[in-house]
Amino acid sequence: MKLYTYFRSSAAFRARIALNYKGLAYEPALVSLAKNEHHESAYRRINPQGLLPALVDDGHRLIQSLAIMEYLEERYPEPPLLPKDPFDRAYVRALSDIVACEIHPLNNPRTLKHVRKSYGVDEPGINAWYRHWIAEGFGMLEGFLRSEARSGTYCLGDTVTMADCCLVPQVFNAKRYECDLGPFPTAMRIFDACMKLAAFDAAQPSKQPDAT
Ligand SMILES: N[C@@H](CCC(=O)N[C@@H](CS)C(=O)NCC(=O)O)C(=O)O
Repeated sequence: MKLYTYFRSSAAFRARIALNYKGLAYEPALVSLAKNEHHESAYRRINPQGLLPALVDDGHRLIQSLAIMEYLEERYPEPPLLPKDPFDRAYVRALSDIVACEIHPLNNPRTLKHVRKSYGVDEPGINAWYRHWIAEGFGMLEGFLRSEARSGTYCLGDTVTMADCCLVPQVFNAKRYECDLGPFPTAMRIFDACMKLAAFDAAQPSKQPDAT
């Protein structure tokens, strides 16, 4: 398996955690977002969207981190990242979607670049934008975790799921932008628990071969 990845890409980080958790070995193919390598034709041939990650398995090219995790789950079911119960599965997918659909797109490099360039926003303005959407998105996450009261050590009870694979990278990004995560104690408790696991620890940005 080959994973197209960049150490700071949180979507690639989700896929790295899932691969590690399932004990699947992969070869990292490094694509630098900082050097705009994701826009070069060599990578566009792999993923025409020009986004990370992409996974190649058995000659098939897969894109979109949630689809990649669902694929891994179906093809390599043990250990599972989705529960059996349909209501629990919907809960895990909803948490994953809050991160991947409500939080992450607003803070993506191309979004920030557009806001910066087209509206003349300076760095303090960009940081304020970033922190605003983190506060709003993590508010949704924390509110859902609390109102459902299904979390234990992790987002769903005491077993790791896809939701944890999504939550942890987003916390890393939020920390990088020095966001105040104090108002989200449930999410942070889960983050701390996940980071004690080898699969999460080994997937973190600073442990990647392209970390600078
Ligand atoms: N929904 C996509 C998001 C992919 C995505 O936006 N990846 C980011 C890195 S985390 C990227 O490649 N951004 C490039 C850019 O914004 O120019 C997924 O989950 O795979």
